[in-house]
Order: sequence, then structure tokens, then C-alpha cells
Amino acid sequence: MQTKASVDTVSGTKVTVVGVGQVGMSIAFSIMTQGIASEMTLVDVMEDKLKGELMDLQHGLTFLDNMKITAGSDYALSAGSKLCIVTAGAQMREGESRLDLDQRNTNILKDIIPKLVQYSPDTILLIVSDPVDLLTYVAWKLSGLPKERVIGSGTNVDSSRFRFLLSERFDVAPTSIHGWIIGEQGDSSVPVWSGVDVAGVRLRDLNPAVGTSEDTENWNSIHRQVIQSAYEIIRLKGYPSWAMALSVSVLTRAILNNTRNVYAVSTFVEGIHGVQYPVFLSVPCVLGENGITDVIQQTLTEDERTQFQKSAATLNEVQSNLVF
Ligand code: 6V0
Repeated sequence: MQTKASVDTVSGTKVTVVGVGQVGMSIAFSIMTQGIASEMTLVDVMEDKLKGELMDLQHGLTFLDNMKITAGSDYALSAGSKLCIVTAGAQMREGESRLDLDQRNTNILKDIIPKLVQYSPDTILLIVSDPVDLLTYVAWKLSGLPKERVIGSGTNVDSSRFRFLLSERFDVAPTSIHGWIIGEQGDSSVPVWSGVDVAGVRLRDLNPAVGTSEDTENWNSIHRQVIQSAYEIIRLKGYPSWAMALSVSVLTRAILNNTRNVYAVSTFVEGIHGVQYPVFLSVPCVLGENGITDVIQQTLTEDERTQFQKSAATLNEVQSNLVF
């Protein structure tokens, strides 16, 4: 019986996940169980953890469609990846400033990104590590890749939290509600109230004050809940993982299957919504096999534009203090 093909081919849907912490492994598990990729490589600096996670995943393969899984600290294993997902990151140390942490995370990417691009020069990078907008810029600079091929997971998960919370108030399924959170991932994100609709019926047409301080129905509390929920999950269980993993796996599917779905992800926004700096922020983007092919420019209110531009200016200032 012939047990091994005489020629090993490089798969067209190979994904590498760098960082096998809580977030990296939940992403890897989600990609594996959904059968999105035919090959997956895990890379980290912790050899034992890599080996344990590899064995644990491989032992579940009989229950799923087959895929090849490899793991190790050598980036040669990642060669030929169509998509590289980066979740490696440092946690804040006691007394550490935000800028020092940003610099430490930048240094981690200085170690990772050139090696990924060396082995997969045509790859698409999907950055998940925090602060995601800043680190997507750093990854773009370090990689030398075209800006369409460097993407941050951005506000895709925030938009999902937003739609879920809206769905509870409307009592319809989250998938039947459209709604977008754009801008900087985290506290300064921007909910686009004009884009909230169910079956084409726009919330703003029913309540013109929606999202403003004059809104007696207080819809903006839902955006505050979106921001708070990230902190709440960390307080309650230590780290957010499942929604993030599903968010990243749909982005992965869109890229590997060239679906051209639209998701709110972090992209280069100089020239968009009046931004004058070379920064990455989230806007709805069309995703496919070449990365981001189009950006959807929504009609924003003056307040939404101002908030978007303020985040861009802040990011630009932080970026200018980083040492590459
Ligand atoms: P974690 O569990 O601490 O895992 C981080 C992993 O990165 C560890 O396994 C490290 O060994 C590894 N690592 C560190 N340095 C390197 C390196 N130089 N090369 C390879 N691997 C390295 O963190 P967790 O998995 O919880 O989070 C990972 C990152 O995602 C952090 O930056 C989080 O802040 C960020 N998140 C981003 C979110 C978003 O919405 N963008 C959401 C959740 C977490």
C-alpha cells in the first residue's frame, strides 16, 4: 500500500497563526472546526506549549475534514502561507506607560513580521494584537507589503457586539440587523447610527435623534455597552476569545475563498473621511483573495467625522514616537 504521495504540494489555503495564547488558539480552533483552511501552522516562542497545542488539535482531526497542522518556533514552517494571522503580544507590566507597552509590542512585531514575509512574500497579514490599529501600521511599515495586504482585525468584533445588543432590543436575530462601528478599536470607536437598519428600515428615519444627547430613547447606551463589554469580559473571565475567534475566522474565510464580503477592518485611511495622516482605522472593506479591494465610504455626520479624525490625529502622534 502506498501511504505517502510522492510529491508534497504547497497548499493554496495555508494559514499561519503567530502567538498560541488564548486568542491565537481560539482562532486556530475556530479555523480548524470550520474547515476554512487546508493547512495551518502555529508559531510561537514557547516550544512546549506549541507541541502540546499541536498534539491536542491533531488528535481531534478524525472528527473533522482533514487538514495538515504543523507547529514550531522556526518560521520556515510558515512558508507558502496565503494568510498570516498575528496574535503575539505583550501584557502591560505594573507601572508601565502606554507608550512603553506600544514600543514592546512594536519590538515583538520587529521580530515576527520580516520572518513571515521572508517565507511568504505574497502573504496577506491580519493583525489581531493590541493596540490593533497602531500595530497594523507597524506591521505595514515592517513588511514592505502593499497596504491592501495588511489588515487589522479592527472593529469587526465591536460591530458584532453592537448588532447583538441591538438585536436584543429589537428582538430579531443579530444577522438580520445591519450596524457598523468604525474608527479606532476601543474607547474612541464610532457607531454609525445612520447605517442601522432592519430590512432597509433605518432606525434614524424612525428616530432622527438616535445616537445624540437629545435622544430620549437613549440608543447611545448600546455603544457604551459595546465599549464596556470588552473590559467586562476581561474582568469576568480574564480575556476575550470566542467572539474574537469567530470574527477572525470569517475574515479568514473571506480572504481564502475570495468571497468579497464587507467587514469593518482596520485599513490605511489617509484621504478617507478627511483624514490627513498615514494611519490605520476601521471602515467597512471588501475582502477577497488580494486582501482589501475596496473601501466603503459611509455618509458620516459632522460629529462622527470629527471623532474619526481625532482618533487619526492621536494615532499619528503615537506612531511618530515609536522607534522602528
Ligand atoms: P496571551 O495569552 O498572552 O498570548 C500571547 C502569545 O504571544 C504567547 O503565547 C506568547 O508566547 C506569544 N509571543 C510573545 N512574543 C512572541 C514572539 N516574539 N514571537 C512569537 N510569539 C510571541 O495573549 P492573548 O492570546 O490573550 O492575546 C493576544 C493579543 O491579542 C494581545 O495583544 C491582546 O491584547 C490582543 N487582543 C486583541 C483583541 C482585539 O480586539 N484586537 C482582542 C483580544 C485580545
